[in-house]
Amino acid sequence: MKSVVVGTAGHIDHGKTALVKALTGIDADRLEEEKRRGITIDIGFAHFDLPAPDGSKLRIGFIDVPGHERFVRNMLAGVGGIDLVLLVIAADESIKPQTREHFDILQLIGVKLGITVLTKSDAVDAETLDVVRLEVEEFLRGTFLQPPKSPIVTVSALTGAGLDDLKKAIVAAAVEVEPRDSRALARLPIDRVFTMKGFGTVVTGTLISGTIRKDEELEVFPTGQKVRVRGVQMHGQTTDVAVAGQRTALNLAAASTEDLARGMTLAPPATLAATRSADVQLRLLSSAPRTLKDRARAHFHSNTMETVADLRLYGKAELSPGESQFAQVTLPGSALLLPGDRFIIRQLSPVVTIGGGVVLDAAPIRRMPGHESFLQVLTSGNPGPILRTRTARRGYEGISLSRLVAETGWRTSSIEDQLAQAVNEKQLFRFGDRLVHAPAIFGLQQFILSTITDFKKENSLVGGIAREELREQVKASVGVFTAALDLLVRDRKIEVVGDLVRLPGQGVVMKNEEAESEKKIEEAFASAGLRVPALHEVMAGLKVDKARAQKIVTLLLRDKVLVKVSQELVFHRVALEELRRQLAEYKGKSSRIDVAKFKELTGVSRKYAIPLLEYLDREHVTRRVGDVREIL
Ligand SMILES: Nc1nc2c(ncn2[C@@H]2O[C@H](COP(=O)(O)OP(=O)(O)OP(=O)(O)O)[C@@H](O)[C@H]2O)c(=O)[nH]1
Ligand SMILES: [Mg+2]
Repeated sequence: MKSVVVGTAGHIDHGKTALVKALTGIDADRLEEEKRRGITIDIGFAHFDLPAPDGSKLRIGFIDVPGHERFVRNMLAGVGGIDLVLLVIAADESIKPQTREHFDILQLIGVKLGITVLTKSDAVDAETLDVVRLEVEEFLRGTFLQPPKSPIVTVSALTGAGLDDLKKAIVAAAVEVEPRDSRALARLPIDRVFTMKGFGTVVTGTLISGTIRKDEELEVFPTGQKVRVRGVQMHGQTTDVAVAGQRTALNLAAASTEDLARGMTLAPPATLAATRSADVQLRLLSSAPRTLKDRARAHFHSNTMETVADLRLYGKAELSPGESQFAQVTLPGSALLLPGDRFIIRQLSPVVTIGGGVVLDAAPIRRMPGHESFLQVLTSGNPGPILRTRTARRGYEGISLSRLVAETGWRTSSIEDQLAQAVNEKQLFRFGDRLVHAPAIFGLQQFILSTITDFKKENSLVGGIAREELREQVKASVGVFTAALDLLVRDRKIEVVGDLVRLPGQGVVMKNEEAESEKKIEEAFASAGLRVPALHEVMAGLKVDKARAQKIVTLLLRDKVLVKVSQELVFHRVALEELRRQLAEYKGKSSRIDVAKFKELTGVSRKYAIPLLEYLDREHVTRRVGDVREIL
């Protein structure tokens, strides 16, 4: 069964409530004060079923709104969820101020379907009716209610004349209503909160997207409270699930009426985020009494919520009546807004509707070059480009899927479907839960290359920058950084050796075997002290060939890890340092030393002692005086 929500609209006393009662038998004026004063104060509800042309049933839910100018804010709380409108104009009064204001609001919030109803036909003669009809046709020209696309139906709630035609027109329009997105995350803007005997706390609203099931947990926005759905009702009947587009009543556990209010929204827990600012497209009505200045304040209404907001115009000092502009709204407290949400702004004083528009981005980040074109893409409503541009604006930091869900209100699965192609075509990179726009990765690669180059300039003797240090300098997450490095390695723009990253050919390239051999040589000499092995013997015991072994030794000598004392003898740096220390200590006893004493001190044979003493002479540690050395 298709459910459609029909809203009334129009000036006070033009017969909206009487019309709803004539159609459904239900009096939508539920408040005692309404009955007493004979006017509608707050939104009221009614429903009936009509047979659709295909034989199925159409469930028509009505939201009846007040026409009084003082209650436009209540009208705004109801109008957000409607699929089609009955614009009610009394034949004996024709177009009046709230006919215009309600109609402006309907256009600003993007209502696409409706029927114009001339009521109280019994109260006027045929000529008057013709005149009013002409006036109304003129009024509707160029709008979504222009006939014949949208009919004007003449009725009398008193006599019942024209009601059957109206029902037919409602069916025809209801068939045109596009189903709301039940695949998007559920959102129920609350329009009423009350206690029901035997049930406890009940909230009602029009489910604008998704589905809500019995026993589900929901989050209250913006308070963050978690509540459980104890029961779901539609038009007084219990069901298991409410689907987008239906008037919905929820019986909530873990919530009292004080915790909840009109303007709050119910949505799945921990998926969306309330916001205090949003980038919007704002339009000032041509009928607005004056220009709207940058940084003006105004009443802000969206869904069932209302507050006072600051308006920042992007790149303009003021907006003239009839003009549109990108702008940012800032709210005094947070609220749940999502892209696509419509809003209305009303002047602070006197309070009249002056404009409205659509939320483009409820998670704005600092303004950057290209901000306008970013917003332009958002106005398209096209999911693929929207997801790409939302990813692109995050640079190489990228964006997580869960953030994309929060920013769009779309389910993870439908976002993944949309992104699959872009990932396939390498417009986006995906690292686990994170998406990065491909051009941002290329930007990161350039940053990495320049960082490596700068590092090399400052550290010419080091074989490369440590991987983690490089990552910290470019401030990239592990996945994104690894991907950028891999691409650079693949393109031979960089080399990664062990822990070091460098430009190709910079630093010393050591393969595994060579590194191992280098270690072996160093260890052989370090452990030998002064009684060193023959170099050719150490080299013979390596895995690498003689030429490569020779190269490694040359490098060790160059880096002064090993020191060549004679043609045959090589010592480790540490052993020679120890020798110098011993001599310095010996000097405390005697400033002279001969070969025999030197052999005794160091424990080496003559074969080593002579070349070592000659080396020490060369190093100006000792000086030969006849057969002895003077320690310097
Ligand atoms: N003669 C005649 N009177 C009507 C008709 N429809 C409504 N009325 C009368 O007009 C008055 C206002 O009707 P309502 O239905 O309360 O008007 P409304 O548009 O709901 O008014 P608000 O909700 O306060 O904006 C009532 O006294 C109705 O009896 C009609 O078709 N013919
Ligand atoms: Mg009424």
